[in-house]
Amino acid sequence: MSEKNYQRVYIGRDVLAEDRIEAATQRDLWTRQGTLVVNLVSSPGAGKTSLLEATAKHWQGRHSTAVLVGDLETDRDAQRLSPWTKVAQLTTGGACHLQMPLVRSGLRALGNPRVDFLFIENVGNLVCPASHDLGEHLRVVVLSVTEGDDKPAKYPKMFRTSQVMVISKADLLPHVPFEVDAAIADARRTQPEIACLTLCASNGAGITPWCQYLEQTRQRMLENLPCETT
Ligand SMILES: Nc1nc2c(ncn2[C@@H]2O[C@H](COP(=O)(O)OP(=O)(O)OP(=O)(O)O)[C@@H](O)[C@H]2O)c(=O)[nH]1
Ligand SMILES: [Mg+2]
Repeated sequence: MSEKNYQRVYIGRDVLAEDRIEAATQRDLWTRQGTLVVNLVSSPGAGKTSLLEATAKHWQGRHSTAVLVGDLETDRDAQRLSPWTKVAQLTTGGACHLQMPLVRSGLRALGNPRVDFLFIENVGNLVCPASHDLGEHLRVVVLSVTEGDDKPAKYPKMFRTSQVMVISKADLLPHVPFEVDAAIADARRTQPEIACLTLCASNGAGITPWCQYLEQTRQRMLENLPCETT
């Protein structure tokens, strides 16, 4: 159907409008307290929890971190992360994405921690989490090399709404047909500004540049903090 042949008709209220306002308010609060918030999104099993384990280990004794980890069922990811960071499991009971009320309950469970970095591991799903602002400063889409390099072209909204693409499981590149340059080119066609990092959580390759990227982003946030008026 061409653009001319249909008319957009609004038949109800925007059900996500309230969530977006709450997310913006929460982002502002996190900014002022110096917490950089990172929302990790991906297909199931792309390596989000493994990346968070590697990140929290890398920063032991250097930065304070906390993780809100979303899953349909079980607290297995929270158990994996608990030796390295403060963590609260958000169990959606079947929902395929996180929304602000669950994030708020996770923050309460952690006692509203003032940390340098707060990570939100979203439910593994390359579609629905793209539509939900959780108040993050950075949305990071993790794409593992075993999924195929065509995913940025096939699931464009997730890549269009992300500021960073992490290509994970780089140790498997010799064994799978995945062209890193092709994935990056497709991601940049959708989102020209997207930053791209390739890493391997299993052997630690690329974890230092990833952590430095986050540190520099937080530093820029701190330098741009508005002066408090009295
Ligand atoms: N070879 C290899 N395997 C990895 C790497 N990172 C993660 N894995 C494996 O990939 C599988 C999934 O990793 P997770 O970290 O649980 O992935 P996830 O995205 O958190 O998964 P969900 O929370 O279920 O969506 C596990 O078996 C990991 O050991 C990596 O860098 N290389
Ligand atoms: Mg996980």
